[in-house]
Amino acid sequence: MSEIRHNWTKQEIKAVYGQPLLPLVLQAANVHSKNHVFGEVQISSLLSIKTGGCSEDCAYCPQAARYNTGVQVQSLMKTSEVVSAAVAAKAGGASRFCMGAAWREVRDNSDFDRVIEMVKAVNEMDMEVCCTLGMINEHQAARLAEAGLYAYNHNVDTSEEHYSEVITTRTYDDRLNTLSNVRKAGISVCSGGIIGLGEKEEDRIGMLMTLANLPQHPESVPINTLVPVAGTPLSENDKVPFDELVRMIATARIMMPQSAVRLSAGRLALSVAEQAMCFMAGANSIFAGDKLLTTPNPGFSSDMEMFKLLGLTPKAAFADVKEKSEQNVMEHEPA
Ligand code: SAM
Ligand code: DTB
Ligand code: SF4
Repeated sequence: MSEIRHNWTKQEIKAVYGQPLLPLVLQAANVHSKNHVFGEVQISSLLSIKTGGCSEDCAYCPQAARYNTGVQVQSLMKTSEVVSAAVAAKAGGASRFCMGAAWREVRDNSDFDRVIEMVKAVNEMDMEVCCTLGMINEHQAARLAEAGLYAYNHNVDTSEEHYSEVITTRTYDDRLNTLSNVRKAGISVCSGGIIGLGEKEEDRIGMLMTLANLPQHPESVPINTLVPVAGTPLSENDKVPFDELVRMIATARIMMPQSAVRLSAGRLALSVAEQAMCFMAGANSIFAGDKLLTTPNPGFSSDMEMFKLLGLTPKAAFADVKEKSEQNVMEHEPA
């Protein structure tokens, strides 16, 4: 096991991040193999349960109502449709099912009641249920927890300094507040960000510092690469050089040794060899299925071919919970 730290400085992170690439990957691979089963990859499936028409101005997002992106607005899906999608995701090997809504925040209305119903239904299928619904307050987080929600995704997206260049309709503190509400409710925290938003290296380092210096590391850290969508203000951004993605993953792995680091949006632009380097650098989770929320992603079958080629195996649902309870039994057994 590696030391868990919450006091990283920018200088320390820069020293890790700025190493020559292969020594950095080797260091991350060593941390990875000490803290995880090397080659085991958690598979999450994503479903957009409410699409488009969002009031926010997130400059990367195809679902913001103010940008002309051609995304079809779709109101909240029926619970039965969501359950069918979860059944298909499970059959494809996913252990976590994540439901996303293009909302600024959760409101206490019949739509939220329906999401609670969805959470209960998917939870009964022996899958880890995850939601990403925008900002939530303490009471809403408690209701989700009671319904059986396993994880909540809410990204910090970038550094505190770069944030206002990307989003003006809510603050960095709003984001941190939601994360704290999720944590207080006892729900597993999933939080990461995006590279390719026009940020500098210092902002990438700043984002990792925010995440690792939270009172508790997020259990999952998605590292998204911008999927440029025509109509959004960032659609013409420069492509992120591949080594920057590897550096992000490796540095996240070293700073948050026990977290799942998710190689998230942007995989369609990567070769299998490039993804292999990301897995070497400590990525141990992916979104699988041919669609993310609104943009394409590699399909289950091409991912399974990649798993076979690289010797990766899908991680079972609730493996971390089972591992923790086994540790507890061992710690409490009489010597
Ligand atoms: N509306 C909710 C929110 O903003 O928290 C939940 C859904 S939102 C689409 C979830 C995350 O998807 C964002 O925080 C962002 O990190 C990521 N995302 C959105 N559009 C993206 C894009 N074009 N490329 C990469 N990641 C993207
Ligand atoms: C996360 O970090 N990435 C996912 C998930 N959390 C919700 C979303 C990626 C969205 C990519 C753009 C789209 O498909 O709309
Ligand atoms: Fe809305 Fe979320 Fe997209 Fe921002 S990222 S515009 S809040 S759906």
